Amino acid sequence: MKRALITGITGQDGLYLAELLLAKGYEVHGIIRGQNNPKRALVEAIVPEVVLHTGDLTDLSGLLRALHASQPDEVYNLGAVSFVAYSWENAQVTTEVTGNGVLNILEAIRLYAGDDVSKVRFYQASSSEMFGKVQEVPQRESTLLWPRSPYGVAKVYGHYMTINYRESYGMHASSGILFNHESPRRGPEFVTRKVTLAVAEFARGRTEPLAMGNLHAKRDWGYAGDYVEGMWRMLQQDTADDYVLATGQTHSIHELLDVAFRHVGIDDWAGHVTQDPRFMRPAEVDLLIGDASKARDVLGWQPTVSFERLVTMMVDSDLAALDARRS
Ligand code: NDP
Ligand code: GDR
Repeated sequence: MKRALITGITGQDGLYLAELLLAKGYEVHGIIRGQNNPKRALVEAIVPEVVLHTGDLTDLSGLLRALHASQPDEVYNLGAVSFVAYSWENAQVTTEVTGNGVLNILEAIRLYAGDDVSKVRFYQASSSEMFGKVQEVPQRESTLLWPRSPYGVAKVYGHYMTINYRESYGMHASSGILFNHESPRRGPEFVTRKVTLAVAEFARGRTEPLAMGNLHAKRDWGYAGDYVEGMWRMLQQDTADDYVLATGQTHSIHELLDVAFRHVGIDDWAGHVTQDPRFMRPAEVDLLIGDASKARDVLGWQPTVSFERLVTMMVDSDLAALDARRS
């Protein structure tokens, strides 16, 4: 039986990945931070088989203890301060967790594995935010990185540190450059879920307008369930490498609002939405569209859920949850 250790187990991707690995027969371990993390109950409800270890990406000794306790064949580093807008307000903590945290886990693996570093395969959650200012369309593995936020800068550091450990120590360390992926488990601070939660409320009579930021930005949105399958496939290759995962299609925030509101029968949403400077970013990533042909050719990976299906799935889930709370 293979064993996997996941950081970021309480997040959207951590939960989907844990489900996937358990279905494949893995023994799954997760690192959870804090003395009384409110998301522990969520993990225990969705994936009760997962063995949880206390730890934090800023604390190398805790990571080392979790490695010794779990003895993993594969480590997936999904933990991060992941909300881009927050990273401007808290650039140092973002750098510590999202950037330096990658060094901590790589170094913990090296200390744990000793002479045999290739016995632990490593996945780093890199991001399309590393592309930032548009240099090339679509963006691929070789596109110049030009991050536009403290989060993006921290991810670039983690990305190159992962490559460096692969090249310096022969570690089986792969980096997935993932474009935005969403699901009903997406955090409510991210734009898709913010919109689908609000649209469900409008369908049930909400009157207070929804305050939004930049409606012109474009993102390449896929379904999180597809993307965790791609992470796993990367670690099954004989050779570690970097791969873009994306749908190859881009949509604006405006189109996101169109699809979500139309799904509940509201064609003209202008009166329901206001633009609020509080949600504008100091620097924006205007256009993301990914070229995942390397992942398709080498990993046999492809996305299965369209933008429309993704958005309507999320609206339906939020409607069902709202109705369940009210009944
Ligand atoms: P989430 O925000 O849902 O989850 C982030 C996870 O990181 C949570 O489990 C959180 O734990 C954990 N975490 C935060 N701080 C620390 C810390 N100091 N030590 C250990 N763990 C910590 O993110 P997603 O699941 O959406 O994303 C997973 C990873 O993929 C992240 O690294 C993200 O940056 C990256 N990524 C995501 C994309 C997406 O579109 N979803 C695209 C590209 C990359 P807690 O519950 O305790 O806060
Ligand atoms: P992003 O996701 O920054 O791409 O990072 P987010 O959903 O926060 O923003 C996407 C785009 O929507 C615009 N926007 C708004 N965003 C939010 N959150 N709230 C608003 O009200 C709003 N109005 C407009 C933003 O300006 C932006 O252009 C996500 C995270 O999961 C990262 O961790 C990951 O690395 C990248 O995706 C790929």
